[in-house]
Amino acid sequence: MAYQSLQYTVEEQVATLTLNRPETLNALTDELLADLGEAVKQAERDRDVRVVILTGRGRGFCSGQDLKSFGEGGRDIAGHLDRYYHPLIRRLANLEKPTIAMINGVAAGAGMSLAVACDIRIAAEGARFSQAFVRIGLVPDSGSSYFLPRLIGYSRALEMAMTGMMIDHQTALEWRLVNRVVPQANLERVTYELARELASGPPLALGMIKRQMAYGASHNLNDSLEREKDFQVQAAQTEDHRNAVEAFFAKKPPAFEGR
Ligand code: T3D
Repeated sequence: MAYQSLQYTVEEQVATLTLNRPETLNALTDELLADLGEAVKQAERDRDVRVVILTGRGRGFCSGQDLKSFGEGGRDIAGHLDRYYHPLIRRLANLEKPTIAMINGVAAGAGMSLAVACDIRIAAEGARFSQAFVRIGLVPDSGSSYFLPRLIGYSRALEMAMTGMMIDHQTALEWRLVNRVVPQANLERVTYELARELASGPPLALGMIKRQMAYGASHNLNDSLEREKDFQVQAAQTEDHRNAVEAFFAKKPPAFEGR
């Protein structure tokens, strides 16, 4: 698949999707959104891909919707969200493979929405975050109103959304918006170490863990216990589980095949 505004690479079962419009801090055009949608689909279909990393080229992670598009009169925003953003965010969130946002720089507006829709966020020192929507008279979209309060709490999410305030990497870590902050020079190493660790894990169980946690975050205890039971029954029937128990007694590391 040839992409115009995105680089797609796969190495050691880790797909890296790099937004590639550095001159605009990777602002999202229709072309880039279409590329990103296709790339997530490709990573989803490719059985060799076990982990997906989303990052940006240059000094920005993603500056959100390309503001040039707002100059074009008569925009169908509902149609645009339905066509590009919503399928993309759903696909990322529902992808049964771990996703990591490798946040190399500023993440603003829908760029921040992309980061929070990923499972894990590793940020470089110097990364910044803004719910920039309000600064141009808009409201959060692309999943920010869903993911952000769950990550940092209602009050902080509301403050970010209402002010568009820019928070730095330290605040992002303190607020648990990101899992880790590392020096820029270590960003790739740390991210790929984690990605390889996840890629060597049991793919079917990892997919279920992702669904299970998402379910648990918005259901009550009884429903969550039932859901855990369903998933545990499925996990216990996998070859990966049987082999891992054998490997444990043989004092060998488990090799997970995704079966
Ligand atoms: O219909 C729909 O799709 C609705 C969906 C809406 C979703 C949204 O995402 S709305 C929010 C859109 N994003 C923004 O409002 C953020 C705009 N950008 C900024 O506020 C700042 O650029 C940043 C805070 C992100 C970074 O600031 P700074 O000082 O580090 O960089 P800069 O100088 O402002 O930007 C560098 C270049 O990127 C600059 O171009 P130039 O002057 O060097 O030619 C700037 O114009 C360009 N750029 C940055 N963000 C965007 C952009 N160009 C187009 N669209 C952008 N979003």
